[in-house]
Amino acid sequence: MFKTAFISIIGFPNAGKSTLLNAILGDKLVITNKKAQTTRRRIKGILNEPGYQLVFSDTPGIIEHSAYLLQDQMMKAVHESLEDADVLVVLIDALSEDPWDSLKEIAKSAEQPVLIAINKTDKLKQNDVLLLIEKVHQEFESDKIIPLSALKSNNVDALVNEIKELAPEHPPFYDEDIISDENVRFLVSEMIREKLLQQFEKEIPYSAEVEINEYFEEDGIDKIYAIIYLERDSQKGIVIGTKGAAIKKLGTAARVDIEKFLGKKVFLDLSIKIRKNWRKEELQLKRFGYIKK
Ligand SMILES: Nc1nc2c(ncn2[C@@H]2O[C@H](COP(=O)(O)OP(=O)(O)OP(=O)(O)O)[C@@H](O)[C@H]2O)c(=O)[nH]1
Ligand SMILES: [Mg+2]
Repeated sequence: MFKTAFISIIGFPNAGKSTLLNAILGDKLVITNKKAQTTRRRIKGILNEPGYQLVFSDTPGIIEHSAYLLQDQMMKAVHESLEDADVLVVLIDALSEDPWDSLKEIAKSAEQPVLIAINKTDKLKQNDVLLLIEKVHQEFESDKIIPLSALKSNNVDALVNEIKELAPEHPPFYDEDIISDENVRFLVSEMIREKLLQQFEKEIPYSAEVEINEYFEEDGIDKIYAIIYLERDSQKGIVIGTKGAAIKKLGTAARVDIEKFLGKKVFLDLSIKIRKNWRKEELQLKRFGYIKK
């Protein structure tokens, strides 16, 4: 019998949730970065294997006190992901000292089976991994603990195998040849946002949103016109750079990734618009799709 499961990957910002989803899929679907709060929405990635369809949700990192409306919406996405999952993967960052209280609360109150994955074990000595497993075992009162490294793809298959054991019998929900039900425009906009996260420091990555304005599929080339929204006029000059050098670099880096993803030549045009305080305004968040209309 065919088995299908919805699995939500939950954890604090920067734990490696998006890296884990990419490792599970064996393909780069979602963006990752060393800065916290990279992921802003729930994004589904689908693993199709003979007899199985596992539908994973990458989620924004849990923050305890949200400071503006965008963060409220991000946490709403986390809660929705908790509600409709068949299996929860709580991802712990082995390198972080943050207390696990809110993760423990989620694990203990969950109605579905919970697997606890300890990530970034590539940075620990074997003995420290064993000590950490014991600590997690005590604190979470759980035996379902899988140490792994998402970055090195170590032991990720053990996690997937545990999920397969828990998957209910059900025919597939999605076509068995797709890796995601997200639209190409959104995935492309995320690739541009990833380059903003890589290239700029401080508030710019947090102030930036990317939207695909126009997308023309032509023979042998996709022509993409994207808009980068920023919050302040002063940020515009930084993103453009001296004689346009910074935005040119950004565009080239993004284009290379997009071409790899689409397997096609791409023309990419980037322009900048200012939307003051967009992270705090309901109307803007609706426009960007963070609040359902
Ligand atoms: N050493 C090591 N680093 C890792 C591992 N997994 C992820 N990272 C790094 O941790 C950082 C955060 O990874 P992400 O996948 O973006 O983390 P996230 O949990 O999705 O973060 P948010 O979307 O901000 O909540 C990146 O710099 C990754 O390269 C791992 O197994 N080992
Ligand atoms: Mg992420």
